[in-house]
Amino acid sequence: RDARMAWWREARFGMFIHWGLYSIPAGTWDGKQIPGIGEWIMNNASIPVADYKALASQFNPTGFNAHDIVALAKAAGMKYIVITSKHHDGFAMFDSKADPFNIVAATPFHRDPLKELAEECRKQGVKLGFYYSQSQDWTAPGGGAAMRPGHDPKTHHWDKAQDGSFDEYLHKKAIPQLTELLTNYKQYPVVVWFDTPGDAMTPERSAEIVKLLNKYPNLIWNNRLGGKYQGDTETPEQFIPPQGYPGRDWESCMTMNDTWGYKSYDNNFKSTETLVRNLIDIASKGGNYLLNIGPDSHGVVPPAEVERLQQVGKWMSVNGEA
Ligand code: JFZ
Repeated sequence: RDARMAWWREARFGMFIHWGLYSIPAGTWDGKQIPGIGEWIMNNASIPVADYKALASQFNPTGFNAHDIVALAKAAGMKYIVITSKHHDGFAMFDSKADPFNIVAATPFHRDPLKELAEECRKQGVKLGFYYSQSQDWTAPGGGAAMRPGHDPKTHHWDKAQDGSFDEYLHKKAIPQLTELLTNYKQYPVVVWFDTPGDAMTPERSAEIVKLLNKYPNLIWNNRLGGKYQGDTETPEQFIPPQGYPGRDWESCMTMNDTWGYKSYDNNFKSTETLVRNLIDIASKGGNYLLNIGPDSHGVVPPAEVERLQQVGKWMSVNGEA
């Protein structure tokens, strides 16, 4: 484990990327601003599955440039990137044969951003990990969902199209897609970042995923798989644990404004000074800082985020170890 964790422990600073179809509505649905984090818009506004899925036909993020994003991460002093390969909305940001609701098969873009990032990360010497929502999937029949007023109290679903068996979802979509992610990108991913296991991820179901993960002895995965698996890393979200986590590796993930996925009207950005202070605070307590960017529907990183990362990079080049 120590050998496996060595690069991660030295890394200190990584880039989280939340990017998906939710960058199109960008916080607004039917003319109304939807409260909450941008990537949750489908659940928060109880958007019907067909309406949400229709977003794919207009997703053509030609402004996406893997070289520039990896270079931006590097310039900021970040040593690794973790990108949403599939968030709770169920849309795969990669070439998937297991499910057609993905960026290559269902959009005019037809490109695989994970493949492009993997190539750039290889060239530029940055590590790459994939976030995968294993439990919540709001567009696949049987996928998990979070309860909201108006949802079915038993299934938490709000649309007939979500009816189905969780085990079928797990076996026909989640595990096949995780297998694709683990086999199709050469030496990547080095991290798999699970999320919101809920009750669905029982010890038995989680064990099926662990069996797959164990085929990759260098893989690092977090504590959000479920089934009481602790994983390799603690994942405090939007805060810095005052004493760290003695005896555990940990990573604070944080946004620069108040959303992970792009919201057109969220301008509540932290100052560069705050970001640098957070980095120092976290590093001094032995953790890693996973700082998020949320590209827009064109694949462009918001200028406020670029500017801050460049400024952090300036500070690092004067004061950092790299
Ligand atoms: C989850 C996601 O639902 C969210 O969209 C985002 O991807 C974020 C990084 O992770 O949200 C969480 C998960 C766990 C906690 C809080 C929000 N938690 O443990 O406090």
